[in-house]
Amino acid sequence: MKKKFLMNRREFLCKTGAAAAAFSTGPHLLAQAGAAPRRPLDARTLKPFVDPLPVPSVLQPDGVRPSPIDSTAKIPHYRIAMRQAVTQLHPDLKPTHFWGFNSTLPGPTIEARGGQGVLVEWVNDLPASHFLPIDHTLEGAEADKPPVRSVVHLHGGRVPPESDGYPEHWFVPGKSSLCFYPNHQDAATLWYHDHAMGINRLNSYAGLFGLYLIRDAAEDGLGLPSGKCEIPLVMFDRQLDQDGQLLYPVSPDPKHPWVPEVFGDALLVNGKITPYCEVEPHPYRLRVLNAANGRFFHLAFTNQMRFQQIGSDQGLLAAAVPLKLLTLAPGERADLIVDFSGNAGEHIELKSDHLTAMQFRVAGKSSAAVAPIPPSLRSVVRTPESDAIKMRELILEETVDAADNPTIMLLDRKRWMDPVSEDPALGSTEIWSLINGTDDSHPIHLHMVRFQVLDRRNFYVMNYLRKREMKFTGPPVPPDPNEMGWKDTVRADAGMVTRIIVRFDGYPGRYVWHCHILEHGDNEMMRPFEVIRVPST
Ligand SMILES: [Cu+2]
Repeated sequence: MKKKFLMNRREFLCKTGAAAAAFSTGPHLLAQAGAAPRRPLDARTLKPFVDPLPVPSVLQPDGVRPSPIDSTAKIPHYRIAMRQAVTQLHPDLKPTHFWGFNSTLPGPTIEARGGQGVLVEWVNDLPASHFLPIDHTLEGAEADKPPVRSVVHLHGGRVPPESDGYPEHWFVPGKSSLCFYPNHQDAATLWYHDHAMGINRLNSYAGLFGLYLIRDAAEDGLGLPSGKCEIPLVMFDRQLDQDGQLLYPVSPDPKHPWVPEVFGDALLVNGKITPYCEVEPHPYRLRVLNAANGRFFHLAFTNQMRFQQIGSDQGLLAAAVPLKLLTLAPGERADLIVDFSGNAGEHIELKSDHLTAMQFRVAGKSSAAVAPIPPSLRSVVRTPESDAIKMRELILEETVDAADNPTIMLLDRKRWMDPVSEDPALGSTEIWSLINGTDDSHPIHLHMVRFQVLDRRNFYVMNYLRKREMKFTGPPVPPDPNEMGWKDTVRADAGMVTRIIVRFDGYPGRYVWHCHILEHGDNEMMRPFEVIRVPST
């Protein structure tokens, strides 16, 4: 039986940062594989609120091409290159080497319209060697694989399988991949990121991600804050060394450098450490993405001010949900309205637990009139459980070594290479019970589909692990009000059964579902699923 701490292992590491990571895996942690140890920087000593918040540029298409599904139609074509570059994370640091789409951190934002497809050519223009520690014992990252590989997944996109960024469909420097994104889905905050087998955590840590916004007429009609009043916040944490370079921790075993989670004390928003943002005393729309490898954000303002969540992963909620604290797991997005009307002249900080993310500096006067949020945003019809034709019980498990450090994470007690076991019929509805037998919450993401969260329920874990008997120890808990819309990533909390209801609309073919703690996904907490086209009779 696993040891129980007053707080679980991840909470401990997360709250205490890099120093605690050394506690879990030893002093070798701060050395990169095969290199001399590098001294970590305490990023909390950096002066906060020095840089203005940058906003990622919106990418312009480089032309139009015939649509793959209608050759008479011309659709926008984009070309984006992944490159090594340097960036200034903070004025007191040396320039930091990173890998970025079009050499920016985060990458440029792609803006699409609902129902209007786009083509994106993803170009691998990265160097020939990786600068972060590859673990060749992990599936798909063996020593005979090229060290630098990438494939791009549009997270939240209902996309044909050949364009979805299947982890094994990676390509090497000098190659590119053309993807078609139909955008036949509601307006939502999506994002694109690397998904290469066995090294996804490293490529993402290096900086390979960016936003992809789908807009539509229904959303336009709501009159939400737009232009300068709509601000994306791409949030992620990193460990840095004394030279300001990215530090990715390693285990004490040089042959198996993988670590179960990575947390840094440098909290970045749109690529700057603890920036500030000048705003006016009126409402703003903030689109927040948790792009961290493993950190859960618990976001609140220092003055405890209330804000509204209007959208989740897959677009608008039925109505705004008032919040003072927002939990956002890796991969999740939140669309917020923050009204600074009552804060003229104030400086307000946005925090996540003990870390400060950024500061809002509210001007004395407003130069714009911004309309209030409509009481109703869009219709979100709850899917009845009776629609489901199949129930699947899927256990989330991890094994640990003698020191209680996790060694491998599994979904449904299966590895990546085991035969496909989740094979929903195209157009059918299923209920997946995510049975979390571990001490930590895992954000579970299904590609291609959107789903609704039904409930969460505590269960007797040891009984289930030993005998496969499900004994609940409490009543079902409904999802939080801000989880009642359409989702593509859900927190499967520790010691709970999280049930989701999914209609497998879209395309037949091979996709993946996985934990969005990237260290877990790279170490077997990822499985294929296959949507089956059922022949009509
Ligand atoms: Cu996980």
